[in-house]
Amino acid sequence: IIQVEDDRTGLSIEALKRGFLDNLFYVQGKFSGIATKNDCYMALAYTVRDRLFKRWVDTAETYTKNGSRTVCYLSAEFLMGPHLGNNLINLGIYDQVKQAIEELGLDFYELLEQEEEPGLGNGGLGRLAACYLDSMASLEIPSLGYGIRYEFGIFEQKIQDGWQVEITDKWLRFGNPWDVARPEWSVEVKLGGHTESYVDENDRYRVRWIPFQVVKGIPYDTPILGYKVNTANTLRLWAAEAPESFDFEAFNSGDYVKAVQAKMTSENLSKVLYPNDNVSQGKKLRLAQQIFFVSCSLQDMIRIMKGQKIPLEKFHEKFVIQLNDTHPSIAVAELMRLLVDEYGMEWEQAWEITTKAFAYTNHTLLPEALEKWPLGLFGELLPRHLQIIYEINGRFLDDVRIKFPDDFDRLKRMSLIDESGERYIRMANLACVGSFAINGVAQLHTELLQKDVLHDFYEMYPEKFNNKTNGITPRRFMVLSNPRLCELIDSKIGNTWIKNLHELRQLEAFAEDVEFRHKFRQIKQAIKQDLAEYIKAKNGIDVDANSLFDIQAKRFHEYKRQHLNALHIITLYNRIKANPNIDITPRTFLFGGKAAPGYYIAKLTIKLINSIGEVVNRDPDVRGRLKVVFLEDYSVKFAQRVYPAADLSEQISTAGKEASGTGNMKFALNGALTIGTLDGANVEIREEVGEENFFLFGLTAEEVYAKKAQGYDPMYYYNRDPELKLAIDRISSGFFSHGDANLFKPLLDTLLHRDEYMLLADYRSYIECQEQVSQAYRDVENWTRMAILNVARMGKFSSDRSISDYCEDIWQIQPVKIELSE
Ligand code: 26Q
Repeated sequence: IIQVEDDRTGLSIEALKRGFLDNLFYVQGKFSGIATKNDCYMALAYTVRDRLFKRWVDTAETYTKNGSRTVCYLSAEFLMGPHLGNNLINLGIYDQVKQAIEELGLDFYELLEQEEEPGLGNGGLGRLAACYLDSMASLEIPSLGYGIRYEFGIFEQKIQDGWQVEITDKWLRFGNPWDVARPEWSVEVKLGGHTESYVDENDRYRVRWIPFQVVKGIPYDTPILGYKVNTANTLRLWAAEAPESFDFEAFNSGDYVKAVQAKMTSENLSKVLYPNDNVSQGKKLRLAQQIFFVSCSLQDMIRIMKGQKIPLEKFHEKFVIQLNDTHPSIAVAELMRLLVDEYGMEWEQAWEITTKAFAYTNHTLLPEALEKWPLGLFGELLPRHLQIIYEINGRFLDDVRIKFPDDFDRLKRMSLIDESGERYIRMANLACVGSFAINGVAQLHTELLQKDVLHDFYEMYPEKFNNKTNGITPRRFMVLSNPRLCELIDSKIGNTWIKNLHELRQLEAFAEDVEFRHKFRQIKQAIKQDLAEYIKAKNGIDVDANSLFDIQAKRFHEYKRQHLNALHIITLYNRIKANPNIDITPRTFLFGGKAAPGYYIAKLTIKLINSIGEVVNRDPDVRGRLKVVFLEDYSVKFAQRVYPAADLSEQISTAGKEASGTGNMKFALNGALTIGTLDGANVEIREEVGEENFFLFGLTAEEVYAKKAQGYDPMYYYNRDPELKLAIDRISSGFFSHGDANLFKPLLDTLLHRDEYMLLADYRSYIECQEQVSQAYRDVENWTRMAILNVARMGKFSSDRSISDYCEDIWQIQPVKIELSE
């Protein structure tokens, strides 16, 4: 018999080509002659999607039949990045598809470039959620990601006259080939209104919530395929709509406009991602978004249990729910409400189930990022949840009193309600009380949580606390983004390191191999050359691919200290101006990242960097030895280009401020050396790669606290360090701002008079460390040796390791193998 491969599933070049042409015809309705690049991208996306569906359906069927225990990862953000390339890698058909597309006379990379990435997150926290989905699928862990299908994701950044300008991210403009709407599983979420008490038929006191508004949540499912396994899990994102029934009255009374307005209010809930990173804004719409996706998700879990005929009493056996920061922590109150009010369960049993179902990950030590909601606002939107929180709080404070008698200050600090001034609900406290596990995202971060931010909770529940150092997926951030380096690695140690990153250790031996070093260098060089060409085309700036590529790519925030980096650039520039013949190591300074639209100092820092670039890049005295480039609109897609091109990774946050960082891991895995403080996961990266392969500077977290306690005065450093003074005076003189001495004043004022993040205290140490970097870079062979050792020793930072640890220590969940049915 002749086996003919199906156009929907076949993996031969011929079947792929047929599938592509078929989708171009039937999905896009075009013939090749008039098909746009986007039509071709869509056809290709559908061709790949077709090949995922068998695995997706079989995975769902297996989980349903087995009633498998499932992790639900609740996150307000999933920063997925483009799906196409990643799915090709995980399906193992990248090369075949590339060939098929090329045989059709199309440019494969151009089609990959077409994809509008779903930018449904701000930065680290959202990207971590995406890496974890990849690892959970790759480790065959039954899991569901739950979040919001924002119509507008993180804004697109344009730079105009050196300033950031925000443009709406219309990522759904051309449709999304990766998700499937499931209107049949829609749910309703109540908002506002009031509560009433009543006595039920069994003489039990019950509460009924009469909402002001009801919103419908529609799930959109995206398959999340694991790497070279059959597992395809689901990312389920909720979109808000008005329920048809709710506006009947307005429609019938003839007030059509009012009815349509009500519809618009409902749809607002999933309209836009809040663009703040590491700051909480107490906005009602944000709280509405949180309850919206949390309630949809919990109701969905209950629906799944019903479908599998599992009694609700076993909720915590069927599901474990990981809270990605406090953003979904209203889930603690919502699950209580569902169990008690809607399903008539006794409070004690419901609480038992709830506290066995939730685990909470904290991602921040910054006080301004801890979520708290003004009590009035909270009660207006969630009157029933407010009552439930009072009840939880009353019982909880009784427990505290028993464990710590007569400690009134402790009660005030631990209460779920802050009553020190205007009253607030403290979401971190709710998450701690309602969860059986609490984790930080790097060793140092977890220690600081226990010592400081969550100290009272640590004393109350020491057994709940644990560390889970973050990780990154080597599939997207190596296999997909750095094929040249992967090819070299594979040629020496095979390709099983992709599933077991510890195997990269075998590369240690090759650090001493001259020929390997040479190839390693050639690859880095070629990638830098590519980026240089991109920069030339985009920014019109010539950068020298032989110069040291010194890159800081992350959200703009004062604690991340991009302005410390800027002070270093100015210092080098000043040295050149003082002595144009000075011998310096040529460097290209690259910056990428967005500032929250309302964060003025962060936006001013972007302007400062661009202003420095304008002067430095064209000053003939510099002779091209320094270049400063701002990379517009940093995104996951762009990040994949940037990490492989770096020589030096800037991880220079004030010690004790960056919970973990994950960009630090992506750079090092791609063979960049790190200049960094002892902050977040830098500490562990340095431990792994060896102190001799890491450029360390700056105060430790302890020293930062001690200095603050002593009464830190930035002027002390300004007055004593002439180079620092010169650098700052350059800015304040208007030298970088066409003579305008006021432009950067707000930035300089914070530095000279408060310097919350201690740039001035760390300046000298940073400059000296950068000098060591410059010297080290001149020793080409040794630099390469160090870079190879960094790659070889990054095994710990695979998100596979993180997820295995979550499975073992928190989730108590095992892999489920998926066999493909005939
Ligand atoms: C909260 C309330 C209202 C509006 C917005 C927010 C909000 C949104 C995003 C608060 C915080 C965030 C994002 C935080 C974040 O990305 N934190 C980072 O998490 C990474 C993953 O654990 C760590 O590596 C980083 O150190 C940490 O900064």
